[in-house]
Amino acid sequence: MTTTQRYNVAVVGATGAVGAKMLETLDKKNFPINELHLLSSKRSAGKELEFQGKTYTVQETTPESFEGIDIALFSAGGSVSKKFAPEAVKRGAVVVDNTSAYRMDPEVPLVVPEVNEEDIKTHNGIIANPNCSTIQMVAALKPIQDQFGMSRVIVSTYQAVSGAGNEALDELRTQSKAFLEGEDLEAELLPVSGEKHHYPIAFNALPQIDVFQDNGYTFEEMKMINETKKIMHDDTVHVAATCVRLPFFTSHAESVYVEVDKEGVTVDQLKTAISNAEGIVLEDDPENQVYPTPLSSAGKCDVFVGRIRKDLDNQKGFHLWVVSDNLLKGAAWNSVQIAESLIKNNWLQK
Ligand code: NAP
Ligand code: 3JM
Repeated sequence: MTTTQRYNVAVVGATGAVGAKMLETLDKKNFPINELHLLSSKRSAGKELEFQGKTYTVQETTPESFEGIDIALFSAGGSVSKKFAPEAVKRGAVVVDNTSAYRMDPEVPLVVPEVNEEDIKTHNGIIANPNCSTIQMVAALKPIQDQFGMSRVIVSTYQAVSGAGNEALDELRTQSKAFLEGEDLEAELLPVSGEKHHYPIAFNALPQIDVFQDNGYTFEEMKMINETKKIMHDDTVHVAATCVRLPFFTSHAESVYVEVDKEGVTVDQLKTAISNAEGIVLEDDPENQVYPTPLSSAGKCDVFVGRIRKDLDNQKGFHLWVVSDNLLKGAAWNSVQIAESLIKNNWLQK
């Protein structure tokens, strides 16, 4: 982005899978940084990371880390955000939080800039970045909601292992090698660290992301359901989700069924609405086998949509295939976009 003023930025969780993409995105988007502070836990304190040709030493996160910081990008887990985001705000920073800690707090805007950028201006120091699976889905649904209305959404996800962090990526690598060499697979982390049972992810599919809730849905599924209603400002839309982890590294894919309000909507109308939307790329040409895949979308900031077709029984029902890089639009890029919007619109002051 181009602006004359420059800002002191802290990245909390800089050594993580999301943190690495945060640095890559700040660089690629030419974010106006004055000072950059890279923060982690005690474990990685002292580690050196490169940014724009300069070496930075990672520091342990403490309340004092946020003295003089203008913008703090948090992605170090919910408990870290709960502990340190208020400390950052107390010291005058605006926090963009990538965890589920504050997403459903009525005082905290939950934002995908293509959908509800204006909500940012109501912030009291914290803006929440939605769950990765929610972000790409609501970005694709927004033009449909705007032009045709929307009453029901049913989604099944096909989620990459990078969404579970660096250790989960290591587990996939180790298990894949063991499987191909005919050895036994050891599962210690997935589906959820700290759970009673662990299952191999290599050459498998795990229908559990995050912990189960009393209603039989997982927390990841409930994040998609509740966050969609909040971001799209629609408490009445019916949403159901099934979230599944698959053994690839990057990008989440989703099969989304949506029922519109308007009668007589055609596939071509839906395609036009989606292809005109900002941040969305239509890749939909079945005759030539054109559709997005996790590999084709990895490393890109957009949300890709294909396989748009009408339900065969419900005239108001449509099926879509939505794919996006979970660490970029699903995490780092959406956060940096929120930070850019704070600057561009002069919304940094509470
Ligand atoms: P990761 O690869 O495991 O990295 C975790 C990061 O958090 C590391 O930098 C780690 O530092 C830091 N950390 C851990 N405990 C800390 C503490 N007590 N104080 C300060 N820093 C601490 O995980 P990840 O995939 O990057 O995800 C990090 C978080 O981002 C997740 O827990 C989640 O809340 C959020 N996330 C959000 C989305 C989204 O959908 N928007 C997607 C993925 C993740 P060390 O190197 O010192 O361990
Ligand atoms: C993605 O608090 C934690 O242990 C982090 C769990 C987590 C989350 C979360 O709930 O913040 C891991 C991966 C997310 C997310 O974005 O919802």
